[in-house]
Amino acid sequence: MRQAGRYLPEYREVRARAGSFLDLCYSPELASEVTLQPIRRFDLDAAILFADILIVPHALGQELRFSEGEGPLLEPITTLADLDRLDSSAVDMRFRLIFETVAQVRSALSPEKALIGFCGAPWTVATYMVAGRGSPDQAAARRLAYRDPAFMRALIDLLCETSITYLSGQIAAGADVVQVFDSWAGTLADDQFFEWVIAPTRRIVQELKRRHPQVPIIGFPRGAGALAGRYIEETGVDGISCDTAHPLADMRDRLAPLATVQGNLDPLLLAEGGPRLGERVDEILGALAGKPHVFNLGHGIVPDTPPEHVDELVRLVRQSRC
Ligand code: 1CP
Repeated sequence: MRQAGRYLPEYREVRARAGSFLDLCYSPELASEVTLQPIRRFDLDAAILFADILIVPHALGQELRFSEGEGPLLEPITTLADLDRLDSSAVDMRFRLIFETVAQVRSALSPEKALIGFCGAPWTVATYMVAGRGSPDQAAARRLAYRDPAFMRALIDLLCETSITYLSGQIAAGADVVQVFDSWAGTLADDQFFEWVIAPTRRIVQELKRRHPQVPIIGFPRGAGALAGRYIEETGVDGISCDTAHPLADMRDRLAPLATVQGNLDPLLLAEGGPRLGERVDEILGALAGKPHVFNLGHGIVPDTPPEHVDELVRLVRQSRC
């Protein structure tokens, strides 16, 4: 999950120095610095590359800016003609900057710490490309998938191919494991989930496994709920990140026999802290004791989280008797 960001004063300092958010992502020196910040401050086992899922559409030529308080804004792409007009001549050059960040982080990180590379899953990235921004229900992309499935197939195909190149390059540059973030998988009807979440993810996993059989792949189909088991079985991911709403008993009984489970502490409980935090850590670790489990949050750290709470969380996990 996201572990760098605005809740850390040292991130805000580098972010201000970088100018725009995209400048930060494309500066290997500054991006590796913010990737390493949480590792220096907390006793974590893994770093996650600092970049964004929207680097892929930007590298493909879609206009993108991150506006303060509004999140990402893109020039919407809704037709095959829009797709054809994309000028993707800078894609290799832009990806190379991200790969350079991976290489710099890997060489600065001690060998026992893992480096996680990532990309957005095709469906989730497509929701931003179509709507031009984030939305609570992803209605624009869901409607377009019904109205013009040929367009959606072309867009998803392009994202599959580009994501394979992108993740493969991150692995070649030193990523030990990669994660595919499908943050907006949870609003799809089940037939659409199979078509736009499972099938494209399977394609990415199969090709990465062919090229890099030793590198574990984690999927994060946020909101998959009852379809999480099918997601693991049909995509072939090695690990599944579970969102906060996913029941612990289901992670233990149904998912852990299929894959390593990650999750799923509520980021809002981490922001609040207090005695409930320690109780919940024990509940999660107790439920998943003896199972293949990576302790994690159910989603990214929220900006008003006091850094001391993250320190306390790591201490609680390390000390737990479960
Ligand atoms: O400087 C800032 O304030 C920008 C905030 C920010 C950060 C810190 C954005 C904008 N992206 C990121 C980095 C980021 N994004 C990482 C790097 C790792 C780390 O921070 O430790 C990762 C893994 C992501 C992934 C990402 N970006 C996802 C998938 C995971 C998730 O949280 O669901 C998504 C959906 C995005 C889109 C995005 N980028 C940024 C924002 C604010 C958003 C969400 C927009 C929305 O609300 O729809």
